[in-house]
Formats: sequence, structure tokens, C-alpha cells
Amino acid sequence: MAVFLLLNFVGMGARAEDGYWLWLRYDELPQEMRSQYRGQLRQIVLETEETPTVSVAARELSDGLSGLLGRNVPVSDEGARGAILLVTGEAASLYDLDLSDLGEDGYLLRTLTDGRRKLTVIAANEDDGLLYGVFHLLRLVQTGEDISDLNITSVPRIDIRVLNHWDNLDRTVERGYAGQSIWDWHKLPDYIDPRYTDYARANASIGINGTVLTNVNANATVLTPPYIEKVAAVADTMRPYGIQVYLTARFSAPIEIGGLETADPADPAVQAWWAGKADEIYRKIPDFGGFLVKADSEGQPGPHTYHRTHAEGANMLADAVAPHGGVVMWRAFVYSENNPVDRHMQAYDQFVPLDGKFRSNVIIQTKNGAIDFQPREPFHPLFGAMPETPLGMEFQITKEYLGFATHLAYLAPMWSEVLRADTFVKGEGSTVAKIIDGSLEGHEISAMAGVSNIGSDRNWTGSQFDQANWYAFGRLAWDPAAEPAEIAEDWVRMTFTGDDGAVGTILGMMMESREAVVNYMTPLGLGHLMGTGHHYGPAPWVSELGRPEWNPVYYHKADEDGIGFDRTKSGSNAVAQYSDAVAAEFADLEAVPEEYLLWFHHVSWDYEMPSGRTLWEELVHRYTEGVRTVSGWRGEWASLEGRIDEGRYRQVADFLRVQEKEARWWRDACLAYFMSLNGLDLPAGYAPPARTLDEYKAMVFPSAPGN
Ligand code: BDP
Repeated sequence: MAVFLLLNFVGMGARAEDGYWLWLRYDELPQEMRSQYRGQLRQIVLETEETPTVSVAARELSDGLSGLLGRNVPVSDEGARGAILLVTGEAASLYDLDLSDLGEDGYLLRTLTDGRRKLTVIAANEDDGLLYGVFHLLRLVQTGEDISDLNITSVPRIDIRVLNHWDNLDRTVERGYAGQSIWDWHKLPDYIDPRYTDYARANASIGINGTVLTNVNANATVLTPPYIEKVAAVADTMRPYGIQVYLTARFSAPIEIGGLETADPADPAVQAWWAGKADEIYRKIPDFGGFLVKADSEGQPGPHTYHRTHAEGANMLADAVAPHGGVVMWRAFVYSENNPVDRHMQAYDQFVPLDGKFRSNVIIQTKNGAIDFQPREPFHPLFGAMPETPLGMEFQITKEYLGFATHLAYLAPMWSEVLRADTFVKGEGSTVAKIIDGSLEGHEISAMAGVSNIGSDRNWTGSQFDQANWYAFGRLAWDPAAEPAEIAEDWVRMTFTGDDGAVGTILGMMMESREAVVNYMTPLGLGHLMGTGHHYGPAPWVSELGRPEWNPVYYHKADEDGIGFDRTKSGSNAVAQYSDAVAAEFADLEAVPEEYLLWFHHVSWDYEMPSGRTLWEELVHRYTEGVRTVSGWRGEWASLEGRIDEGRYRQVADFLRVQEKEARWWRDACLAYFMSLNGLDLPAGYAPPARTLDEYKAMVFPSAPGN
């Protein structure tokens, strides 16, 4: 029996486990998990019109349940006993279901009793809602939940839940660690890779309803007629799964592909060109989502060339897509090498004066923190500072700054930390989540974007555990208040195993992982210490790059006396961009949370920390803890050998070895560098760096990916 169970849990035999099936594996559940569904889930009955979306929903449910329950669960039109009913619109009144608060994407899951057997009802206003409800029901069965008395209502808090692919037309992926782009532009539109459908299924299963196919560092070619055909073919594949396609718009496209001499947003010919381009796109893709724009940032063209503002630039594009119901997601990630002001402050300085000047279909897409996706940043001061403008959240799923694909770092705790942060702009409870979901200021549109970690690697994301970040992004975009640990547990059970002991071990590792990475890379509020260009590994010593704010020394400001960026009044005063309550906390050396200490303060090496250690000792301690945590996981993972399929077990084991090695490298290189400045010894009991500082400095990585 035990052997039988084990085989079931690890899904051996059916197919090789290489991660391709993500969390949608649908392997047969062990008998004692399956038996609770007896009398329920017998067949699927459609009480709705059979549209393409309803068809994919019904097929997914049928395939999924047939696999999980080890018996055929057909779509049938007879015999409602023990059935799952997919219900929309009018039919809901037959079952006394109130759909009025569900909006377009929400759904109900209900159990109704029909004699001895139970009916399971999935009801929604729209087909997309049904599809989301189907995936929710599947998740409940995949994780062995009791569904005998369901009473679930689920409505997304955010309207636009979108992936941003930083994918180039030559299939390279900026900051991609999972192989080539999945978009095979060369073979499109004639060849539709079956992966596109699996991509759409996976996204729909977590509520993602949009995808920006191209890099923010944009190429205008994607807006030319042959590429619009290709995009339309992708959009056709995505549509049944409720996913809208978006593109990045290169601001200078009217010049590059339009034959105009200017891209000035005030020029009527430029406006007409964009309006015509939008019309052309919508003729081929009637549900096209709109444009994402990176302008006047890191060398990208933008309205500033013509002495126009971000608002003037964004509004021109917004006007072009508005007649078709499209939106513009205009990025707030801007800073300039000519501006001596603390980089932390520059986006706020540029955007806050424009509050109220954007069209109603513009969303200002803002990174979670003011610098750049570091392992830990305080929330961006723009959140709460533009009450008249919808602000969208931009998270980075791909782990550019958290160890690429080889490091285990579960990111939901990091995202959740920001979503739950209180801006205090309208008193206590003015969380970042309420700002982006629009509820604090009553905005009509809301968006959350995740920079994708997806590529053509067989396992999609370059590692098994990075799938969890894609998964968690979708779940948090649907519900920013969701618990990271609960999301992780669902993912582990669906992806790896239902064995409680193994689930506990894996979950424990995941929940520790982000903090471990912070510790071995950038503890106590440090940030931006990584290598130049490729961003691989530590390089806190770098000081000679042309733009001041590209140098790590700009961020840590370490010298013989101390370390940290003074962002209080005596320094850049970036704290003043936060509400008074938050500013007061961050500015006060005694009150600032320890994890942001060096983000806001320059502190002497002998400063006494709450732990009783000096700052230097604490830093050494944190770096060492980070490495120790990762070393511990190697043993924990080893305890799962034979309880996880061999293929995925091995890959994770190997990656953990890489992570341990690189965590040690981060610790040692950073400590060696800081010691060269402060002249201090390591506290007793802490191992010295394995190499000399010069050796760390001499390391080069010509094959580091993603650059
Ligand atoms: C930085 C990345 C760079 C992106 C930029 C952005 O290193 O590749 O182009 O963000 O978000 O973190 O535009």
C-alpha cells in the first residue's frame, strides 16, 4: 500500500516529469483523496451557450477531473445528478444564485444538494468568469480539499492582470533566464506553436488576462503590417482563454516606420499616424489591449525630445486607442544621468506635477520600489502621491536581482510586503494594495504587471521553483491580500506532491528563501551591489561607470567610518516624498525598520544595533546567516529523495548547490570589500572570505545570460 501511494504521489510512470506541465499536472490522486468526491463530479453539464471560452473551460475540467479521479468525467447534456453545472446569466436564477456583484471575471462555486447526490455549480456573468471558476474547482480537487459544501465567491481586485515579456523580435529575452523567447516570430503567423495554448491555459488558471508580447526597450518593427499579422495570430490563440494581447510602443515609431520627420506628440501628423496605427491594429485584433511604453528612460525615445511632458506623450497614445477601448500603460521608471538628484526621487519629481493631467485610459505603471527591483526596497513614494491618476504595480517575476534562475527565491513574500505597506496618505490603512486596486481614490481602472520569467526552456521558467513565482504573481494580481504561504502550499501540492511531510519541507524552504537572498546579497537595506551589465554576482566596488547611479558605490556609500545612503534631511531628503507618518518613521534612526536601515541612513560601523551587535558585526552575521540558510536547504531537499520524481529532484538539488556556492561568493566578496574600507576584523567565529578582494574583482562572466 505504501509503495502504491508513493508511486501515485510522485506521478511516476505516466510521463517523464520535467516541469513542462507546471501546476496543471492532473495525475491521479491517491485513493483516499479521491474517494471523498464519490457521488460528486460525475459529469459536466453546460447551462450556458457553448462559446470558444466555454469549450476550453469544459474541456479543461473534463480532462483535469478525468486525470485526477481516474475515471471519465465527460461533458454531457443528460443526467444532472452529481453533475458540475457551468452556469451563466439567466440560468443562474434557476438555482437562486445572485451574480450581481461578480463583475466580468468573478465567479461563484456552490454545492447544491439534489436528493442523495450533490450538484457543484460554477456560475459567472461572463465566460471568462466560468473559466476562472473551473480552474478554482480543479485546484480544490488537485489539493484534496473538501468540496462537499462549497460556498465561494471570488472577484478579482485588479482589472488588468498582465505579464510583461521583455522579449525581443530576435527571440533574445532581456533579463531572461529560461532560454529563448517563446514567441517564434519567424514562424508566425503560419505556425502556431502548441506551447502558446499551454501558456494561455497556465495564465488563465491563475487569472492572468493580458500579455505584453514585446520588450519595453521597444522595436518599432512589431508595429509594421507583417508583424501585426503575427500578433493577431497569437491573439487568436489567447482569446478563448480570456487573455488580451498588448504591445510596447516605441515612441519614435512614426519616424522609424512611418516616414515622418518628428515624433512630437503635439504634431497633428504624428497624432494621426498613431490613430491610424491603432485603427490598423484593431482591425486585425478587435480586443487588442493597448500599449505599454518606456519613454525618456535609459536611452529610450520619448516626449522630452520635443519638450513635451510624459502626460502629453501618454495622452497622444491614449487618444489613439481610446475609440477602441484600449489603454496605455506608461512607465514611471525614469531617471537621468544629467540629474544630480538622488535617483530614488526622480520619478516622483517628474510625475507628481502631472497628476490629473492624464487621460482616463492611462495607467502609470510603477515599479514596487523607487530604484530597481532590488531584493528589498521600501515601497515607491509615488504610491499615494498621485491621487488623481490610476497607478499600476510593476513587479519583476524574472529574478534579475535575486539570483537568476538557479537561486531558490519565492517572491510572493516580497510582493506582499509592498502590497501591504501602509502609505498613510489618507490615514492608517492606506495600503499600496488599495492604491493600485483603485479603491482608495475610486479609480475606474487598475493594473498589476509582472515582468515575465517565461522562456522556451522545457520547464518554462528556467527552474522548477521559478514556476512558483509566475503562479504567485497571478494569484496576488487577483487578490493582493492573498497569503503567500497559502499560495505556495497550493503550488507545492499541485506541482510536486501531496505528501504532507514533503509539502511542509518544501514550503519551509520557500518561505525562508527571499529573506535568505536578502541576507546573502543586500542585508539591512543595502541595494544595487551587483555586477555591471549582466547583473550577475557581487560587485560593490564598482565606481568607474559613466553614469553615477549605475555604480554600486553610489548606493552603499561605504567608507572607513560607515555605510548607507543618507536619505534624511541631512542627505538627499528622499524621505520627504513619503507621507508625514511614513517619513517620520523612515527618517528616525531609532524608528526605521532594521531592514531599511542603510537604505535611509548612513551609519557608523560601530553603531549599536538592537541585537547588541555593532553594525559591522550585524552585517557579517546577516551575510553569514544567508549562506547558512541555503546550506540547510541542501540537507532538507536531500531528505526528499525518492519522494519527488527523480528528474525534478536532481535539478533542484543541483541548483541548490549552485545557490550555496554563489551565496558564499556574495558574502565573501562583499565582506572582503567592506573590510578593505573599514579595516575591521571579522568577529570571532566567522569564517574569512575564501579569496582575496582582488580575486573577486578579477572575475568575469562572458556567458552570463539575459543581458
Ligand atoms: C532594469 C533592467 C533593464 C530594463 C529596465 C527597465 O536591468 O534591462 O530595461 O530595468 O525596467 O532593471 O526598463
